[in-house]
Amino acid sequence: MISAFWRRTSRVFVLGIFVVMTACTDTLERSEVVYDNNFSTLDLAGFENGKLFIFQRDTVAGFYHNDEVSVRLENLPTHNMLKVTTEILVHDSWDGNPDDGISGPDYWFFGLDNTEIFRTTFSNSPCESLFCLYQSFPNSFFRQNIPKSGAIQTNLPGLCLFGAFSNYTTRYRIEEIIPHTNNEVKIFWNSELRQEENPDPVCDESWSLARVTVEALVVN
Ligand SMILES: [Ca+2]
Ligand SMILES: [Ca+2]
Repeated sequence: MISAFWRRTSRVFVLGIFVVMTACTDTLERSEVVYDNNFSTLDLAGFENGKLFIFQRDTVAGFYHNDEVSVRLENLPTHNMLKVTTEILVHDSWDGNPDDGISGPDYWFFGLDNTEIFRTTFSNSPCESLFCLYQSFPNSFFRQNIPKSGAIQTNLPGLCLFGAFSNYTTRYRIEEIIPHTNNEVKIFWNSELRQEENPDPVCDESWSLARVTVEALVVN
């Protein structure tokens, strides 16, 4: 009698744990790619401050230096999350985290509608045992990661200041999943780069958009 009671009780207990665990697990019910643009078809529909140029035989949007670029997407299917994947090219002499009042931090950030989602820094600069200009990526600001951490390509030449040198453009992929339900969205990207002593800071450091992919998700 007693053992039957405890068997039942323990079954109920195990079932209770299962229900709690299930309730805590988000399930991806649907995902749909609603936008995918690598600029190869010269498509700037919906862009503000969109501009194209060819970098290493690849058409990209740029280059930018402390000026916002954005795209507006409309008629999105029903969703409660957006997955935004951005590939960027970080050109020339980005200095990463150090706040020396002259050359950094070199921030890059993006957001949806009027809300900033992710802010980080990048560094294309030297990293020796006694001197290293750390960057925050792949984390958000502030974290001390070595230059080019998380890069997907590092062997490209610079664009301007280091245009004649290899390994001065670095390609990154930034992925964020963001709660969102409206049937339209504005995605913006921008930077706060600092290079006080250089009369041509745009040549010193800039960035470009190489690819933007947006997926509408239903997660329950
Ligand atoms: Ca610099
Ligand atoms: Ca700088």
